[in-house]
Amino acid sequence: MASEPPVIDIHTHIYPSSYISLLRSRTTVPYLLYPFEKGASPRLIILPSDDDSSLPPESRGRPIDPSYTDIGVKLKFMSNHHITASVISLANPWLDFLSPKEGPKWARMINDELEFTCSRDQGKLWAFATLPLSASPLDIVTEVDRLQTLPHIRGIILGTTGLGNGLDDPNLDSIWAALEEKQLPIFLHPHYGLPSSLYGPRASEYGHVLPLSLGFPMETTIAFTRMWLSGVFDRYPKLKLLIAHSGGTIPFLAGRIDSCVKHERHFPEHSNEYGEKSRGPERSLDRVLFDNIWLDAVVYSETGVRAAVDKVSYKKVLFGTDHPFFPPLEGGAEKWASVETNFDAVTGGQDNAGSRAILGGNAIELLGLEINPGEAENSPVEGL
Ligand code: 5CU
Ligand code: ZN
Repeated sequence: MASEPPVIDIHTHIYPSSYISLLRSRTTVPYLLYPFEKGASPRLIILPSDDDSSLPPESRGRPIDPSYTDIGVKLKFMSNHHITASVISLANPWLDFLSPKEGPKWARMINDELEFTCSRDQGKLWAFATLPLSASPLDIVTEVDRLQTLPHIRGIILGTTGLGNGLDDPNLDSIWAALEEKQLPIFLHPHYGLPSSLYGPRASEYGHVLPLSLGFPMETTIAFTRMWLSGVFDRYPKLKLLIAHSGGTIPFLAGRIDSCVKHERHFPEHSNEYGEKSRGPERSLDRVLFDNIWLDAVVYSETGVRAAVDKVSYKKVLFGTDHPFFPPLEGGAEKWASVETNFDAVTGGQDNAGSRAILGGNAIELLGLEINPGEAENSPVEGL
């Protein structure tokens, strides 16, 4: 039987047991709250707004059930959805909140645990490591160097705050240099959203809808745009950046961003690579999108996938599920509607070559994954 094209999930999260023990040891956000009710899942108090002692413990934060912590549950989810391999990453808020001294120790522990987890399921599991961003740039670079000894680590996941001042901070240069030199892709992922004041006095009526649907994508859009504006991609032209949620709104807003830069008198004028006079970063936004940027396909619509493909090409868009977030609304369903929506958004709007590339081929190429041939059987991609 000919093996089917592989399906690779590059956006799938976990809280390893070392991270759970870290959260459990804390009493300030983020921390884990253990309700009194027997058998109830602990609750992650992840945002300051979750830390509301006027609410009963079972209504604070979000429940952390085994889908967040148990790799067996993830493997079952993969099998239910015919996913050949997954690139797991620590879920937010990573290690941003630790003291400079604590960060490196926890990063080593978590990355070692991710490596160990992946090594037990050869070919099925790979990982994005986490960096101790509250530590000194030297300590962070030391961890980047150490990742070379962990064969299942194929990149790093990064939030938008950097060392505390965002990703246009020149103090990040030694870290970009190390990631570029090692050709370790960066998976840029949001956590903080936008200031909650933007959601207005009725925000609580809308729950997490505004922060997740709009805050997350705008956070990512702004973080990447600041990187580009500050010349990160001019100084590190071989950096590889994979942006979550199809780049937030970057594919849709790229033209407007470009136009605003050209009209901004503040930037020095220079000749760009086409010999045209332009202002702003030396490498144009389109050039950087084409050379340095990969986008996931976690956008829940064909329109979104088409926009991503249009900006970075079908060879640089990668399938993901965001497991364990966006679970089925009816508990216990084996097939997740959110996964099927993202899957159909890829296969519905692309030809066979495009779908194959987005569903698996691009991840294999970008991350150098070695997939067991047998693992690729039973793909749901009929006719590909
Ligand atoms: O949509 C997402 O990617 C997520 C995530 O990763 N973490 C989270 O807390 N909510 C949504
Ligand atoms: Zn995510």
